[in-house]
Amino acid sequence: MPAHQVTHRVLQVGPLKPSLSRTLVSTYDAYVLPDGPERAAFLAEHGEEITVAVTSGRTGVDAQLMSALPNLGAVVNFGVGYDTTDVDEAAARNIAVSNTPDVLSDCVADTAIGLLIDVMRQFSASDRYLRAGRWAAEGNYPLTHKVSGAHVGIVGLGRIGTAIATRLAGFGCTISYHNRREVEGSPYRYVRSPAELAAQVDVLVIAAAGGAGTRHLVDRAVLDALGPDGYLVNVARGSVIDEQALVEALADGRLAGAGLDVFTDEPDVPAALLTMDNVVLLPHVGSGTVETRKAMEELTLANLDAFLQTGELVTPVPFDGQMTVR
Ligand code: 8YV
Repeated sequence: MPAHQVTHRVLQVGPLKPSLSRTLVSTYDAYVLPDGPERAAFLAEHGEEITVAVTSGRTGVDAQLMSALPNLGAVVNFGVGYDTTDVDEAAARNIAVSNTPDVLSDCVADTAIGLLIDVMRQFSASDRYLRAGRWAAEGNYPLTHKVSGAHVGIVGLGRIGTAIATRLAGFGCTISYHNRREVEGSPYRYVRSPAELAAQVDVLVIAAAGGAGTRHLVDRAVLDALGPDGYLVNVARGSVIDEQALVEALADGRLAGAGLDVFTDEPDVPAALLTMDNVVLLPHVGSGTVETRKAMEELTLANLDAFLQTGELVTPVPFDGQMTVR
């Protein structure tokens, strides 16, 4: 039966923006998937009714949950990253998946620039220095490093990577990139591997999608290629970087600093990072503005409405068997 003739039932999977969650319940009569011991009983009773799941990159829908929802037709994801949803399993089960691209590219790119400037100029660290009374007691803050004109390497020249590059052009930066495929017509120089790119640049910015295809793309060898004068910025997913290798490189002085918005095991952050002054740590706030989260909510609901009415999604993710760059 075509999806729009089906009797639909929406399921919220994992926590969502409160206003989105309220709308799902009040306007769409959605169920909320319980956690813990009640989950199995809920799925046994309602699993067959569910045709759409609304989730976020934080939670996603894995293969096990898909198998408990035999009539699931779509996973509507709040967020551009959908690495927590098993897209291969979804493709095999003919379940469509949508995300929220474009609307958050500006804010995530702004965050990358903020981290890059902060880690090179040490604004957060010098703010702590001032507040601790050290300016008066010890004198001027030590000199830092110049952002304008730096050579920046971007890993993942998708929508967000491109928005980062556009901003950096305004700082007179030289931009090179590594991507799964060379981007045709790009004004930036393509470099074949993350390690080669790291060896050439002052700052490496990670904007690649998460997931199995990019796990530990930035490993010890890449960090060593970046070297003791190099900086790392990550606004993508913690999984793209070997976090243990990153902590060791920073602790050994084999890397100048890092600006991180994402971590391997959020909200847990390696304790060693908390004591380092050459590291800027953000609690995954890349897209976290009132304006952008509103736009993400609207696009999430537009996908849900489209699926309920036509069986199609507005911004489906490509099923090419591999994660695309963000
Ligand atoms: C959100 C994100 O914080 O879009 C993404 O992939 O990482 C962020 O914009 C996240 O999706 C909210 O769950």
